[in-house]
Amino acid sequence: MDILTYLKKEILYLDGGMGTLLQAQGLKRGELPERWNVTHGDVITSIHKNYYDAGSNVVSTNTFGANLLKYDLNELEEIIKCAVSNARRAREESVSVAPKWIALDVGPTGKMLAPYGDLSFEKAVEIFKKTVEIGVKNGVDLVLIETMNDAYETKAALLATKEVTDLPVFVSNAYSENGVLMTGASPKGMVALLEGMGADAIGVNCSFGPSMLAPICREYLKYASIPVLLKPNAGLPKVENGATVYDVSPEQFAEECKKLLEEGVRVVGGCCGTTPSYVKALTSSTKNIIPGEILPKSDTLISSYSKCVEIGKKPILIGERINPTGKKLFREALKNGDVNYAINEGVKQEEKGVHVLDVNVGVPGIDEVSMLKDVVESIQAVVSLPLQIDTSNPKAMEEALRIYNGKALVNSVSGKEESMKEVFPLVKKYGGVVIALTLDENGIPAKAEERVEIAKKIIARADKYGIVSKDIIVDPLALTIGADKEASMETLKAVEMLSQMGIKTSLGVSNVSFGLPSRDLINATFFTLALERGLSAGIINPLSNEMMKAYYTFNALKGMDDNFKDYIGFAEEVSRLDKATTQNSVSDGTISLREAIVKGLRESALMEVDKLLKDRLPLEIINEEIIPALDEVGVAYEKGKVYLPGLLMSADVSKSAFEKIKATMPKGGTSRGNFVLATVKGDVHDIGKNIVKLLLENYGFNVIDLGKDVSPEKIVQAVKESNAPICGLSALMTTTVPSMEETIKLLRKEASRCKIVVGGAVLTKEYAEKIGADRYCKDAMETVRYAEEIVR
Ligand code: THG
Repeated sequence: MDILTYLKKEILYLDGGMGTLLQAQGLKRGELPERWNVTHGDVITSIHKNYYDAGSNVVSTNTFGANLLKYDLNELEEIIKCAVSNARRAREESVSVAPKWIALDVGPTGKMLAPYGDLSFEKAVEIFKKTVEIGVKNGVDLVLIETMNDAYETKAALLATKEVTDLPVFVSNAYSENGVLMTGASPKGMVALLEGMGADAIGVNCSFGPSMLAPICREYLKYASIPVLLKPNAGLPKVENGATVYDVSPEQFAEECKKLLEEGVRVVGGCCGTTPSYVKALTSSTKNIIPGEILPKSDTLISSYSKCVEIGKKPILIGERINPTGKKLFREALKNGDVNYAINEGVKQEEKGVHVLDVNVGVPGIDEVSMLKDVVESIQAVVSLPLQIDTSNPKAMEEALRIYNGKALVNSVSGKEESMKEVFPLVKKYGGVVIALTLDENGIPAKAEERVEIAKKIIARADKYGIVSKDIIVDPLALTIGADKEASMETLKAVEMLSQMGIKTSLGVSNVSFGLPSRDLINATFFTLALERGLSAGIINPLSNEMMKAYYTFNALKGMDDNFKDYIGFAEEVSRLDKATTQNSVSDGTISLREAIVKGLRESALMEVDKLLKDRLPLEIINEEIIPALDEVGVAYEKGKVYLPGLLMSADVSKSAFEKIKATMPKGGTSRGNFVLATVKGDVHDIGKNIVKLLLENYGFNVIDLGKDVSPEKIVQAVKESNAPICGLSALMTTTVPSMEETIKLLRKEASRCKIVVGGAVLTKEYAEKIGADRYCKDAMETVRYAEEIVR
């Protein structure tokens, strides 16, 4: 039977862990588990068979790390071919009568994507494509993308899969303890992104045990209109007598999963530490659950890498300023290929509190396709807001939507046949909420009723492309009253009619006032009138106090501002600015080095360094500007206000600033101390270690990076030679923790003065203590703090 048809009525059982079982069968640390498909086919087959026999409907091939970064093409082909054939043999040999399918398992690449890491988005897409292509060729039934902890990489994997095959694809993310992905996306944001791109089931795996995953899982259930997947670990890992054990028993695991199945989860299995007995317990304790229907949800969601914005509840603000209309300087910048103007406008508008940034770079005579892509890439590296891709060029729209890190607002489609034909397939493929302009081949109708008719036509047509009506915002077009005094009232009437029909609306508010003096006075009142008629989103200039006043006072008066929090924040800002003006101390528009680093603005930071170097000492700049800036970001990160990408961006900018300053100094005078860093023997993962390195360097430490898979002897030697007061050890896998312990023992013996800090996904504070480390640090920031403590 077709798996998606089956899923409509039934609960689908996945398998459990693979890693622990392979270790039990003799997989050595450091050995690549995917190779066992070829060398130990019988072992893999029997694990799959045990899962099928325990009641799994789907087993996942042993291909988690099977990609071109780890294997060459020949070996990759052989590994995946054997992996699928092992699963197929297990299916044939299993005694279970349940329907059985084989999923191609696709895990993360282990690298950070650009701009935070060095793997480009398109390169990641290519890598995933190859794996999926080979899997599909060998006859898998579906693709399971799992354990992804970054939204951008998840998008790359899903896009790659969709471009290779029409087979069903399930996507599962791994969350950190703070309930978001490593790079900041919330469950709600991931639902928006993945459902928008057409995943067939979405959910969460790994991370922790089922009870700790429950709140995340419930967010999925709340927002997803497609089946939700749950694949937890058997609790948290502990090491007892050198072996990794998990703290949730099969019965407890089944009980905790059962609750979530009763609440609507439809695809269930286990991750690290789970075995066939967990699946057995799960299938037997839940076989009597009769799954309910999966209901469509009506939330209109857009997202960035770390923010999810809901449209249609409280009105939202879309910043209009990244748009060359009437802006000579921006046009010049675009002609020169300079993206900094746009970045600065983005940052300014974000500070003013808009929820979304419109991005339009349409200037005659430039290559809009490459420019829009560049600008979107640069802005999303610095600004955390969702973007509205604003272009009438379909090619430019496609390129921008492709590399956009989230579910975008798309501006726009119209009722013209050609526009719908070009735009809808893009929205369908990349996901997005699309703004529908109420105009067609005959132009913009004068009457509100006629505009509503066009809106209905667009919504009906979108449906034919598989785009649901909640993902369409109708823009009934604000026109210039200077040209037609009736213009504003017809538009407002259309907003009212659409709102009453439950259709979400937007307006380019500033259009209304072209040609009149003091435009924001008119704009603000027009905006208020539209808001009162139910406007969902205003494309506005947030640098205008009049506009922001209209917005905040409206929300306050309509009871949409709890405790008047937003209004009071705005009022305070206004009085602060008033004071600044009367004291005649308005800034010259430039920002301080500290601010530039906090915001991740390289260009501005380097300009400020030049200025500062004229009358301040290099060390002074480092200590009084750069370090405090990094501390500010560091604190924000620790409080969960900034996510890893923001932290890395600031670190990177400060590194550029640091280097520029260093070039003016005598050699060797700036380091705060040596720090030896390594991933321990048997472990080939260096993503976490590399982040730690980057951050330490930017805090002025001299990092001696020994790389990955480093022997205890080599680490000790480096510590002795450099006389480093501190050494950091990373181990991502449970299998390599013993080698960490071994390294610590040797360090204690040979270099007893060196402090040892450890980190890695499977480590805990308790465990770090147990193996004799001086300190466990949960992330890079904490490691920097510890290093500062040591060298103080
Ligand atoms: N609907 C939708 N999208 C839109 C519009 C709309 N996008 C474009 C536009 N209309 C909304 N954006 C703007 C941006 C700038 C101005 C007006 C609307 C504007 N600019 C000043 C000028 O041209 O003189 C310059 C401002 C400055 O220098 O800061 O007025 O209706 N979906």
